[in-house]
Amino acid sequence: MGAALIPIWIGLGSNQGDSPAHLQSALAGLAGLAVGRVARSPLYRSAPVGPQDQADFFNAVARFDTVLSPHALLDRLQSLEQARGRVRARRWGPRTLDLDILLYGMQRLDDVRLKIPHPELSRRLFVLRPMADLDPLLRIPGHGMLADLLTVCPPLRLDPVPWSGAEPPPHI
Ligand code: A4P
Ligand code: MG
Repeated sequence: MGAALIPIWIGLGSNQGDSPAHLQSALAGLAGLAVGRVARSPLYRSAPVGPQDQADFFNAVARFDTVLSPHALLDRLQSLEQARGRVRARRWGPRTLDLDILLYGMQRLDDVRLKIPHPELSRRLFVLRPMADLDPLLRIPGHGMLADLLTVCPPLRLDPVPWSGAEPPPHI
């Protein structure tokens, strides 16, 4: 019997450098962690949440199946962030690439390294909107239906933008 396949949701964000290129590269990296294909949401441009003295963000989400444990997955995501030149300066500050584990199947986790579902998920339109684009009927463990979260989420400037003329990475 093979290892169990866990459906994963990852939040992608960038507001430094060529953000769409960082996100495209991250999607190609995620394909290396996936069993089967990686589904990507539409791309959005969003007003920064947190410190306002920084550029707009580009945000998207990706969904795929993996056999990696939550902590092994986090290690691999942090390597992908490093590969795009991520420097950790201040919390919620500018970044070339941020990869957050939004959901790990229906599991809930809370330890020093990992909190799943991502603790800010229910308050972030730049996460909920693209998740709903991929699966409007999704249920979030501990929070209820995604569609209901969307109706009470604080408003945020969020505009769809093309994934540019860039070719989608392989496997997408
Ligand atoms: N960590 C705990 N749970 C998780 C999880 N579910 N996924 C820990 C990923 N990491 C998780 O993260 C700090 C530590 O969180 C990690 O080492 C891991 O052990 P970090 O990426 O180094 O730091 P950070 O991203 O600055 O902090 P944080 O709290 O993760 O920030 P967020 O929540 O990622 O928010 N506005 C817009 N419009 N769009 C954005 O994408 N992003 C942020 C960053 C702020 N404002 C934004 C956006
Ligand atoms: Mg983060």
